[in-house]
Amino acid sequence: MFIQCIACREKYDEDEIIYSCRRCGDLLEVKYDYKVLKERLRESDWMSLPLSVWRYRDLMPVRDISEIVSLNEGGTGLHRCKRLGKLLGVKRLYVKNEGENPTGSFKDRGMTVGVTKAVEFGMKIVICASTGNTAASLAAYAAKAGLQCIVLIPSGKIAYGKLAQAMVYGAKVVQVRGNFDQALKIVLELSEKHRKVYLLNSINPFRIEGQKSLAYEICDQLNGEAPDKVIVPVGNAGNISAIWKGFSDFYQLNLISSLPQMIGIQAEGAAPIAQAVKEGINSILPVDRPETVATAIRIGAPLSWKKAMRAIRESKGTAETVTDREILEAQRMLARHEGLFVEPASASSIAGLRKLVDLGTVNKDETIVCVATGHGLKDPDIVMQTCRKPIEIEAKIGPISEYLGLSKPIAPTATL
Ligand code: AN7
Repeated sequence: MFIQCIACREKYDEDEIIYSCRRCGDLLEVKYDYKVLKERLRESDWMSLPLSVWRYRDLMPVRDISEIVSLNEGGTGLHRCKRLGKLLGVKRLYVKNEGENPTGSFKDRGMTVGVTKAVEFGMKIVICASTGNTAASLAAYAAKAGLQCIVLIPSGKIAYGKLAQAMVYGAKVVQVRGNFDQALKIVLELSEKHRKVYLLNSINPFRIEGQKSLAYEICDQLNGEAPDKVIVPVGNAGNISAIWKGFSDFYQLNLISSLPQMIGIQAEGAAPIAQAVKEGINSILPVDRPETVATAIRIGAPLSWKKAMRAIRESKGTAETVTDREILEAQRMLARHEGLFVEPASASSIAGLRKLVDLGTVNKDETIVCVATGHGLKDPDIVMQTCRKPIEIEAKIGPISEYLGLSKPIAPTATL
């Protein structure tokens, strides 16, 4: 195992604490010898372990499995969504519900590995910039490991559930007068300057290693097959890159026989990657003032855009934008028809699917997996703003029955 620059291919030792290439400044990734991995898997009992990030420990970059920092992450449901699928015109629709993770988002997959590395490296402080979920997750894992945690959040709206999590887990939270991209720049500088401060944004190549388990799980949940298309909300673009890496690993290891197309979805007001893909250009134009109701993906200059564009290109996938209105409609549809309550950013994958079916990019016979990245309770405010408040009625059965339409016998076809 070693670390390599995605652009100039410069190699670094796995024990180096490094976040970007010293030669050219580009992104880094962890590389393995697949022959070694195959051998490891052959001798391993991994298939008898429960579905979780650590079922795939043979494919994770940690030294000592007995020293991992874990809150039991991964093993999330891959829900067959028949009712929603029918409404959208897709026969086999699945939602990978990452809200089932310990702190309610997919970030936990990355943090269990990232914080394990922090401990391995003897770091005392972990840091990140975050639109909320990264902060909540890092704060929890830091608490579990007994490390100090610092998080920088952007000014303006941040989902309260996430902020509450970061605070109760004991992180030092700073709200920066600026957007996410500015906050990220500061934590990058702080981690370069202070060598005991370990950076755990998705530029950290080890974090992505944990997140690739999302793809492994999908393959195992589909009994050793990859879906046709995987639709992923994109903010900083770490997750779509990680998921593609996971599918690529499984393909190289002969654990699946085909690869899915990766489709990235961005909110219209924060969509530099989708714009570039749609225009067929090879670089992004950052958005200065990103704006969307999906605050988790309100990011104008995605750090991992190159990895994401590579994933989309290699998988012959695509990217699309959705409006705030489409996002909120999708959130409600998923809740009402499938019993899955996800946060707005997560619902963008469903909104994207709806749009792609209309455009003919997705056809009805394909197996589709939408990744729902975070739990709906992270941001209940947004739902309360759009739903009618409950009315108050005196504590008597008569008026309550009257209001509910239950005062007359219910006809067989009546529905509430
Ligand atoms: C629910 O917490 O960037 O494309 O700082 O919370 O890997 O950035 C959150 C991102 C999608 C986008 N869905 O993932 C943060 C942060 C949810 C998220 C994304 C985020 P990336």
